[in-house]
Amino acid sequence: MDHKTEYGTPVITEMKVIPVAGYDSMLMTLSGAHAPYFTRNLVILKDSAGHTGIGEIHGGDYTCAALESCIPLVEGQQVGMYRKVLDNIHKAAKRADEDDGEGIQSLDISKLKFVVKAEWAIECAMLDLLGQYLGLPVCELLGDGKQRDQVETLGYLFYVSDKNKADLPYIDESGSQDPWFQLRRQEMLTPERIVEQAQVLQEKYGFRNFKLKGGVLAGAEEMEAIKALKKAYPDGRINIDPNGAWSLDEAIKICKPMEGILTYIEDPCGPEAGYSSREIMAEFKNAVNLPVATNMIATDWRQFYHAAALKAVDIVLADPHFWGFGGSVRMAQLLNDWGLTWGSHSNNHFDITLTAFAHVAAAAPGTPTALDTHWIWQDGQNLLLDTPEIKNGYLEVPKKPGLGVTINMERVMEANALYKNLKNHDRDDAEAMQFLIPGWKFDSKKPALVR
Ligand code: GKR
Ligand code: MG
Repeated sequence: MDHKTEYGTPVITEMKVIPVAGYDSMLMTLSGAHAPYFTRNLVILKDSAGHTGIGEIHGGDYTCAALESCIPLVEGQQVGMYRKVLDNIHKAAKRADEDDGEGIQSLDISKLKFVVKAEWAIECAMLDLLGQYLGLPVCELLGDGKQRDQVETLGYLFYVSDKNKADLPYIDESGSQDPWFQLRRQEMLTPERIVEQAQVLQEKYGFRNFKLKGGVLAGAEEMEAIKALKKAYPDGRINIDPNGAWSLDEAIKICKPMEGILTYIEDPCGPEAGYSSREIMAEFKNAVNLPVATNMIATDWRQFYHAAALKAVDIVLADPHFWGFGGSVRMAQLLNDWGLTWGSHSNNHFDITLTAFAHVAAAAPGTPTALDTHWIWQDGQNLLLDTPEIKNGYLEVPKKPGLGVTINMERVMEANALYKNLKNHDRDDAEAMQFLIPGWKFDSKKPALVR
């Protein structure tokens, strides 16, 4: 008996992997300056019921090749068997020789590709198909089903360098009618300009929460921007994420006075003096009375076991691209039962990921922290005909079956053409940085502009 007759759900007739690229600003982080382009990989599935399922994940040749290698395990399989398909992929997967298991506890972005799991884009596309078959939105298929109709989202603030200092093809939006689109490509390196960034974002998307990407200027200087934000938004929830750039001593020194100002602190410190980031963060938590969030010290269940055992973290930003949709919601359930908090980390992404985040966060029980999203930096580069909107600081959760959105293949093929023209498909934050500081090299303990 073939599976189609036995189980009766549609069969996947085609899996396509389409790498794509989009435009970015010269955003600053500990790992350097974002390049003019970012890359992603899309999965597009067709099934025997005539539906199309879509998924998006991080870019780069490694993830693209991993997805392509999964095609024989996906095509011909039933949509309803998505768990078995993922299980088969896991069982067939081998750890890459270059993967030393370090993860991203030191923000080495060359290791991000080992933390991101390509198959979660397949999970996304299969859930999209299953939801369409059942006539239910994806969030109803996860955990205990939909918990909310809209998802609180934060305004992800970045220091931005002057793109004219780099001989690289950054996009220019000075002619845009949209005040945010105009602003997002300009230099913003002072507390005043960070507050202006927040104000323009607040006007466009209605955010009540903000996170500043730190690890760029000296820690004490970045705290001045946080104080300025708190002054401008006394009721706002303000956070900072230096990606582990500060030593334990410095982190305690600059964070202690911020009790009552910061809502949480994300990855303030990393591994040092032979201690892992989990041990160092636990010591930080003993010294400073602030909730601590992470997307660096707990990126899989084994790391999470140690982080939880050490009480090193209060808020796990369990990105579905690291943990899977099922895994991310499982984490949300566990954290809620333990009195801890769930949220999601993000990297640059298109609106397919935005939609996926909306469904996962809609299924997270309890009171998740406002969701991270880089989408505001990409808004306008839509790959969907019906991109979910962020209004009054909330991201809408599509109500239609599956992901509830429709892919715009014309835009996808344009983004694929852009990708094909790039000389490099992997993220490299050092190249642009070297225009600002000649010979610049990544150092996980030194803010990018402190050399
Ligand atoms: O986009 O440069 C960036 C971020 O710094 C990203 O790489 C981080 O992974 O935002 C992320 C984080 O929360 O650590
Ligand atoms: Mg982070």
